[in-house]
Amino acid sequence: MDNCLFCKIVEGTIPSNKVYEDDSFLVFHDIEPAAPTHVLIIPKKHIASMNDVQSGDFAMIGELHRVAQNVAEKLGVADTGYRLINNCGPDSGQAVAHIHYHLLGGSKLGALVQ
Ligand code: DGP
Repeated sequence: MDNCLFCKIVEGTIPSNKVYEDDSFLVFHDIEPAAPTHVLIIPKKHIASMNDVQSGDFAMIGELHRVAQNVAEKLGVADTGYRLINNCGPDSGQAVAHIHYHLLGGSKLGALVQ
C-alpha cells in the first residue's frame, strides 16, 4: 500500500529493529517505547485497522496470537506478564493506519485507560 509507513517497514524501505519475521508477520521494536519491552506485531498484509479485518483474515489474525506468545517468550516477558494492545480509530489514538498490536512488558504496567 502506497504511503503506508508500516508497509514501507515491511518492504525494508524504512529501517526497523526486527525481533521476528516470517511470511505473514513482522515484529519490530517501537520507536517510542512506552515500557522496557515494547514491540509492534504486524501482519505483512495491509489492513488499515481492526474495523477492516475481513472474515478471510480471521485465521491469520488468530495466528498473530501464536507469534505474540513466541515473541513474549523470546523477549523474556512470558512469565512476568505482558499486555497486547490494538488501537482502532481516533478515540484510541491509532496513529498508523496499518493494523498493529503493541506488546508491552518488562515492568509493572500502569492503568489500562487514562
Ligand atoms: P498507535 O498509536 O497504536 O497507532 O501506535 C503507533 C506506534 O508506532 C507508536 O507507538 C510509535 C510507532 N512508530 C511510529 N512510527 C514508527 C517508525 O517509523 N518506526 C517504528 N519502529 N515505530 C514507529
